[in-house]
Amino acid sequence: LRLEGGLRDALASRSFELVYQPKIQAAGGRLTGFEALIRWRHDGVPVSPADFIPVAEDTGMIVEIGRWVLDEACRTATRWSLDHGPVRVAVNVSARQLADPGFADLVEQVLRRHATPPDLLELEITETVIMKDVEHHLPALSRLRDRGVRIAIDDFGTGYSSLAYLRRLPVDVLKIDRSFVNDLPHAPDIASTVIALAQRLLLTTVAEGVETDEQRRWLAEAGCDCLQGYLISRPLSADAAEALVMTAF
Ligand code: G
Ligand code: G
Ligand code: MN
Ligand code: NA
Repeated sequence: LRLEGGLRDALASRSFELVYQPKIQAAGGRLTGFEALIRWRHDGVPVSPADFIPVAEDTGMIVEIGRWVLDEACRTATRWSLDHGPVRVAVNVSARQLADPGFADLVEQVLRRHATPPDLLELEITETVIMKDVEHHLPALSRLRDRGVRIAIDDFGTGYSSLAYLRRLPVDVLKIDRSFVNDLPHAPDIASTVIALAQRLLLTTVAEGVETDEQRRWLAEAGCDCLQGYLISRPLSADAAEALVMTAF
């Protein structure tokens, strides 16, 4: 309840912030974009999104918070791209946001507002959320992807993907869950299998939670496309992320 009140105040006063975690090409190390992650200080104390996003989901506040996240991410990606060169930003979308009948409209509205090239925006949706009600989510996802928005399946390998659906789903990217990256290099079976599957389906792979040089080397050799994790960089403030973008172009 305390969190809930705090979230309402934070929405009203816009006291959330986005940080940006870089993603790089596994081969060559070039910056490919960022994952935007929300941050909130409640009375000066940082609260993890792992704690407040579930509360925002339960209370429905996630819809308005999600709108703010999308707006801020698109505004920023557009500005960086105009000033420096094309920078893609990925945004996490939770179950309740995706279930909202106005979701696709909202995304299109935000893209228009900032004149954002749609392919600068990537939506990260967890495997569990996307697969839970595929038929229901398909129209909105297809419409957004037809517009050029990229769709990524987050935490891939932790849910139950129907391979038949995976082939039919309008997705571009599989993000290999950090637990499988953590198993590298000694227990590589799942990471190998996901990379092979993605290559077969012509999807891009991103490994999340890359923390060691051994993991990085294994992933590059296995043909994983992109890397994200503390080894590459912690999530950065908008200013620090922009400084990185400037050196990349
Ligand atoms: O940033 P951090 O690793 O603390 O994130 C914890 C969890 O919160 C992760 O599952 C992440 O996907 C989720 N998360 C972070 N930012 C957002 C956001 O803007 N929207 C949603 N829906 N989830 C987020
Ligand atoms: O669920 P999702 O994949 O969106 O989670 C993103 C979360 O993962 C963020 O909270 C981010 O801070 C965290 N994260 C990013 N890189 C690493 C990493 O290398 N190791 C660990 N343990 N967490 C990471
Ligand atoms: Mn994510
Ligand atoms: Na996520």
